[in-house]
Amino acid sequence: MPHEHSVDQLFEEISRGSRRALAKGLSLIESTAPHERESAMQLLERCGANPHTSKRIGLTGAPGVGKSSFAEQLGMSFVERGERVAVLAVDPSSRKTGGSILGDKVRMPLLSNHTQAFVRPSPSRLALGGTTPTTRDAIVVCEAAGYTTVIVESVGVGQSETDLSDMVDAFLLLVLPTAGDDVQGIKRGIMEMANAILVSKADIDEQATAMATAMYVSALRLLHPPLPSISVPVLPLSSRTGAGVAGVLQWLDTFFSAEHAETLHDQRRHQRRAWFDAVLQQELTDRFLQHPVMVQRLRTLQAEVDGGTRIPTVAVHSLLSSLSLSFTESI
Ligand SMILES: Nc1nc2c(ncn2[C@@H]2O[C@H](COP(=O)(O)OP(=O)(O)OP(=O)(O)O)[C@@H](O)[C@H]2O)c(=O)[nH]1
Ligand SMILES: [Mg+2]
Repeated sequence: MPHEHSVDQLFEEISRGSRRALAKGLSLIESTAPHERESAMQLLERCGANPHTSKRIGLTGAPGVGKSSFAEQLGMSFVERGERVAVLAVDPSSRKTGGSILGDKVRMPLLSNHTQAFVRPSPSRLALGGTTPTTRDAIVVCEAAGYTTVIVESVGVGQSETDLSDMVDAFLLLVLPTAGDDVQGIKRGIMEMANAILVSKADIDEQATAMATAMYVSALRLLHPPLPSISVPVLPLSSRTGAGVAGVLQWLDTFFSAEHAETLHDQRRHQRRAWFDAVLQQELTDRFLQHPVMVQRLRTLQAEVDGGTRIPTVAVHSLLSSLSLSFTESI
């Protein structure tokens, strides 16, 4: 177990901008090994002590829609004007194999090799959907390492859009330029969360792109924008030719301008509270259910519930009413 001294040292190296130390720090906070949790907490405490100003950008969309290709383009635009960019990528192909180390680096060849950028492929411990329980912590560690822009890519399935939209300032939805009924294929809920819709792969078919753009514009008219003071644009984009990337960059500059600082500040405050609530619930449930006494009792009760000799309501009630909470000793 790394003791305090080595956590201090690791934090020191992360703050100085060492990408190796950052990768090590991220592995530490992603670790589920009980003996590493304490060090992870110490590291996070140091990283979170001085909140850094940064831009947090989330990219979501169906598998293969062009998220990583756009992250590469956007990331390069930022580093070329002197910013430092971290990309936390989720490679869906790695979920099946339990974690490919190179997948996303291969998809972002320029960015992964740039000295002012850091590309982190997905850790293997994934929550169903795409972000991990530790993605929020990872963003904070990247910021402590001096990255002024953090891009998080997550495939758009299940709960992941909600999770991702709740941890970034700007949440961008990538869609394909397919006309027709496809707008219905994109869940209304995701569109409602997006701060911008990007019609990806616009180079493939100009006409279809124009039609899809118009269709999304009209679909958005029926929805409230996620941030009341900031309207939601639909922007065509080709990461292959680079067309439209400047337009997205320009929109992002306005989004992150002083004009919207207060709105984004408020959004972050709400996000911190939601983050606290989520971790608290998760940890309480985990610790409770994993306690050896509970494991034993649960087994008995589950057998009774399975066998139909006790109804679940009574089983849970009897479990909890035999519990006396003591705050002086660990539960
Ligand atoms: N024609 C064209 N192809 C593109 C464009 N952007 C990405 N692609 C291609 O689409 C495929 C998927 O691109 P990715 O950037 O990996 O897409 P992704 O959304 O990150 O994919 P997953 O992470 O697997 O969900 C690749 O073969 C890209 O080369 C584009 O603007 N135009
Ligand atoms: Mg990708």
